[in-house]
Amino acid sequence: MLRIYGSANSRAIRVLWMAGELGIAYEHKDWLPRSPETRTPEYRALNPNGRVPTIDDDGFVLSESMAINFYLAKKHRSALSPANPKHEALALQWSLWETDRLDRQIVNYVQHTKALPAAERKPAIAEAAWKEVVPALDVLETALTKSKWLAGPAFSVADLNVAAALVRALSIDLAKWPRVQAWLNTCWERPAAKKARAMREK
Ligand SMILES: N[C@@H](CCC(=O)N[C@@H](CS)C(=O)NCC(=O)O)C(=O)O
Repeated sequence: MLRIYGSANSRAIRVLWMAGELGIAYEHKDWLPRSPETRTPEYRALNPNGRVPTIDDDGFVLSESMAINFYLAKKHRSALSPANPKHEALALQWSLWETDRLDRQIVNYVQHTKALPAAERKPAIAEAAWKEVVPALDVLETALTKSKWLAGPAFSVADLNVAAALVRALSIDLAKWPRVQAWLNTCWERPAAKKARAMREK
């Protein structure tokens, strides 16, 4: 059986959302980042980075949330895995782009403006992060002006990966990026997304 390591309060939310889309059964190791469970030699053997998420799919061990979602969607022959090689490449492009341009930046921005206790927030980190978030959201806005979805004619692993990574953006004002706002809301309105988000908020 598939085992998913990582709390919904981590990047594992992306994988939990995907598992929900696919309707597959899984065992959930609901472990927070840096929790003692992730510091054991047993877990390090699965993921030498000591990070979450990781999956163990009947002995096939994989880390990196974006890669996990590509694997699961393809393995389960989901429509979320683009059959057209060009759309598949676009899905990879957007997933890699997000990891490079927005992943840590959006986390840093939200952590240091609202998520962390006020005494721990560092305005300089928030400011530096925002300087990178703005041009990245501009790029996404332009792409979503040309196409409703990121990789082909329908919602796919590309939209899931990028929208899931932007979970932190749900709490910030996106009025300057109306297409991003609308697309993000549509993605997060999906039943599997709502379920994954509820796991985060429980
Ligand atoms: N690129 C990785 C990032 C994984 C990652 O950074 N996970 C964080 C939680 S969201 C973590 O486990 N951090 C623990 C640590 O830094 O030791 C992915 O997308 O899976």
